[in-house]
Amino acid sequence: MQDCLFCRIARGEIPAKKLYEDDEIVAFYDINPIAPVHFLVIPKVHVASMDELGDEHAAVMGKLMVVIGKLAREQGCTDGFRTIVNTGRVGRQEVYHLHVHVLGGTDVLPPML
Ligand code: DGP
Repeated sequence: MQDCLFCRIARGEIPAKKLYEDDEIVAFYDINPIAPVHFLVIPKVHVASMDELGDEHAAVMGKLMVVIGKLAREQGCTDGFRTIVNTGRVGRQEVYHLHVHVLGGTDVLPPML
């Protein structure tokens, strides 16, 4: 997707503070953090939302879940963290490139976003 914001971040066309990147996955800090640790993890392949996932995405999404745990621990979230995936209108998704929010670094996380 040429114009997708997160595709452009993945390609390095829009600056973002990346904390992880491999051939399939990118993680970067959220521009409007709502917790001391707040980053987003995305597959590089354009998938608009969790609603659009197909069997062909199973491998990358499995890998993405493993990466999340590693990154959260590296960020100091050794006593837990919260993951959120907003999906579609009802889920109040704002950016239509599938992303997992990872929140931590405090005992008083906001209940939702
Ligand atoms: P949502 O689609 O509602 O799950 O949230 C999208 C998140 O993406 C929101 O927390 C803010 C973040 N975001 C939006 N634009 C940018 C951007 O240009 N750079 C970064 N780093 N984050 C962004």
